[in-house]
Amino acid sequence: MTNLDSTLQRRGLMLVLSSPSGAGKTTIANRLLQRDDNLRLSVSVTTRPRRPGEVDGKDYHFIDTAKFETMVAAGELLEHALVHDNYYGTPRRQVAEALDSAGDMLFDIDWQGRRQLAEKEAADLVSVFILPPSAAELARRLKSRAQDSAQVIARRMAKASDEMNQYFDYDYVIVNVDLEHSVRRVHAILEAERFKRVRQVGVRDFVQTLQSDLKTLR
Ligand SMILES: Nc1nc2c(ncn2[C@@H]2O[C@H](COP(=O)(O)OP(=O)(O)OP(=O)(O)O)[C@@H](O)[C@H]2O)c(=O)[nH]1
Ligand SMILES: [Mg+2]
Repeated sequence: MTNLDSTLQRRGLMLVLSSPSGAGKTTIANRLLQRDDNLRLSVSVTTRPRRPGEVDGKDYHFIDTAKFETMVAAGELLEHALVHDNYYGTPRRQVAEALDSAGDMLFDIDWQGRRQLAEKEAADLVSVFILPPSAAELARRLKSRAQDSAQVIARRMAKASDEMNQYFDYDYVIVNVDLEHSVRRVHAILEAERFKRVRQVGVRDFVQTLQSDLKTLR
């Protein structure tokens, strides 16, 4: 929907969405991808089993631990982490390709992933932390995920409280009271960040062209 036929050449950015488990980050991420043509999801690799409804290659690349370890050893992952007993990682290649072609990348990754990206790619990084509106709502969302076992849900609730501390390292914080509002807010952040002067690498040439064209008109 967004028209990004900008006159200025621009470098792509990396938009990281993180949250405690169950705050609604993945839903926001998917809505955002529908809304914005120039935003692509960084599809992670994971050793977690595929859930019903998930598509291999679209939601995640589902791989086994041996393959994951091979990718880590070969340096194919930009970042990787152990989250809730499973391994997750961001393949390096798709990210580099997108940024060079002015495409923006969306990362649904945890705080450990953001930290590693910040160490390597700070200038391209924009990070948003999503919080649930209340403890009761967070508990309700985690329980309504019938796909997970009761044991898994209990563990995630215990962890959510710890994970909330990580908000401090993020650029933006959004309390997800209303899904549509939250999507709009993240999108507003994305749009504004695209116009940062440092990202618009073509601005210098553009101004010079304007100036020389003006001379011919004088
Ligand atoms: N560091 C890192 N974290 C990832 C990556 N991919 C996914 N994650 C995170 O791993 C956590 C678990 O994700 P999933 O297994 O899809 O489970 P989920 O039900 O979506 O869990 P929550 O989003 O935490 O509620 C989430 O916090 C994801 O953001 C990755 O490549 N790297
Ligand atoms: Mg999720």
